[in-house]
Amino acid sequence: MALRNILIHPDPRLKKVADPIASVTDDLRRLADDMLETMYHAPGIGLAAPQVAVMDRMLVMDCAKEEDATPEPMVLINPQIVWTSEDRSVYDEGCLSIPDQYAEVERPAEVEVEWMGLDGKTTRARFDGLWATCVQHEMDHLDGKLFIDYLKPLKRQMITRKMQKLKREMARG
Ligand code: K2U
Ligand code: ZN
Repeated sequence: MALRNILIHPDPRLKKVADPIASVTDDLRRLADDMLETMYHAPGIGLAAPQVAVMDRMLVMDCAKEEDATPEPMVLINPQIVWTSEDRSVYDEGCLSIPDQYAEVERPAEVEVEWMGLDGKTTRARFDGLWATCVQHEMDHLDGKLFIDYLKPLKRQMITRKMQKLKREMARG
């Protein structure tokens, strides 16, 4: 198990479309473990492989973040949305690749997703509430899309400039 470095926006790798995964290997299992460890450490409730510079279509999430909730780690490989609700919901989203920036994003309130698990089996499940928001946020990462892409250009530019300043300061150490 190892913590992975989380890429910070702007970074070209966060805008790329990730590649489908052909088979579950030991390396992929190790990546999933590292992504879960990195996510819990952040802390976060989701993380997509491109955020740790791996251009594979895999995401992890655990939205059971209530203090006393038992962890419910999920690993989704090659996820596809197969149904979305008419209803939409708005959530004040953040992103581990865009630290300390939050903005309201509207998305379908419920989604049904089909994916392959680490056991190689195909699964389907319906997500609502925070799980629905999170899985859509993570699946956007697999297509090089960030939550700020849903904002007005001026707001997006403001956040991008703040991240560029943060990265300059981080580079100075
Ligand atoms: O993908 C990521 O960067 C992790 C995201 C996942 C997420 C964003 C918006 C809404 C739901 C999930 C977050 O940074 S995880 C941090 C967090 C924690 C609790 C509630 C919302 C976001
Ligand atoms: Zn994110």
